[in-house]
Amino acid sequence: MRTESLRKAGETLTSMCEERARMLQEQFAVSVNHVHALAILVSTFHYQKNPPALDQVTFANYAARTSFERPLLNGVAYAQRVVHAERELFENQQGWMIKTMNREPSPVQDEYAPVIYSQETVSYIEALDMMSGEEDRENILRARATGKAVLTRPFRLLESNHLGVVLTFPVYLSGLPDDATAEERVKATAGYLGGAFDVESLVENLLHQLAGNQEIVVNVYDVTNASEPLTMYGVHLPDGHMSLSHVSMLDFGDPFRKHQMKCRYRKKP
Ligand code: WA2
Repeated sequence: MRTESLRKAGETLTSMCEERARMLQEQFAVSVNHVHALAILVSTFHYQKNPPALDQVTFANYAARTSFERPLLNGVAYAQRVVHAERELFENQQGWMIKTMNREPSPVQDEYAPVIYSQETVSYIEALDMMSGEEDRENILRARATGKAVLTRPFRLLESNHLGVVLTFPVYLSGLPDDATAEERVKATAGYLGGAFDVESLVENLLHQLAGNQEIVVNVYDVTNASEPLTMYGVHLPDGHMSLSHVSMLDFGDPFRKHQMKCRYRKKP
């Protein structure tokens, strides 16, 4: 009898965990797809038109009206690549100075990635050099060398200080062939379109909508380095805290990163 009820509890935990992992992965994927479309929008209307047919007001309006397409993102923004030789002209044209993530005027760098377009929900990153933050910088370098969507490790986001990850798509000057080398890609880079997944509050919100939420504890980990899992969501509990647990695989679309969901019962079944 005891083993039978344990077996049932295990089956229930498995199906609840698999359902949550599927839902999270699905909402993640639709959000990524829509950011991809926004990168193409910037490429089309900012770079394939002369003069550009896009400005901050138009971008912010379009981003706000399509935010329902990106349920797990707290906002999207576009950072332009500016090399040092172009900095003065760029700042004069914009009417503001490039700032670091600490909101100080940026010291001299080889190049910068100041945000020129932002959704109102993340307007605090406007004019900030996204290369001045370690996680954002790594994302920018990897996105432009590969031409693919990339994710950061989990870290505390600006302003909210919530745990999340940043998604980055590269935007290239037109005419780059699909089979371009990493070097060609870097040379043709125009900027970076991305956004922040506020995992702490938006995944909480997602899980709360599901039946049985009170019974189980959910954690999401970045397990890219298998021996050092990084908490992406939830309070880390040491192993062996509960008898039953289930691990569901997650695929967030960046082959460089590995993620998994771990579910447990809140009380011993
Ligand atoms: N967006 C929002 N909050 C953040 C953040 C970010 N990055 N980084 C830290 N907190 C414009 O990759 C280009 C967005 C970065 C894109």
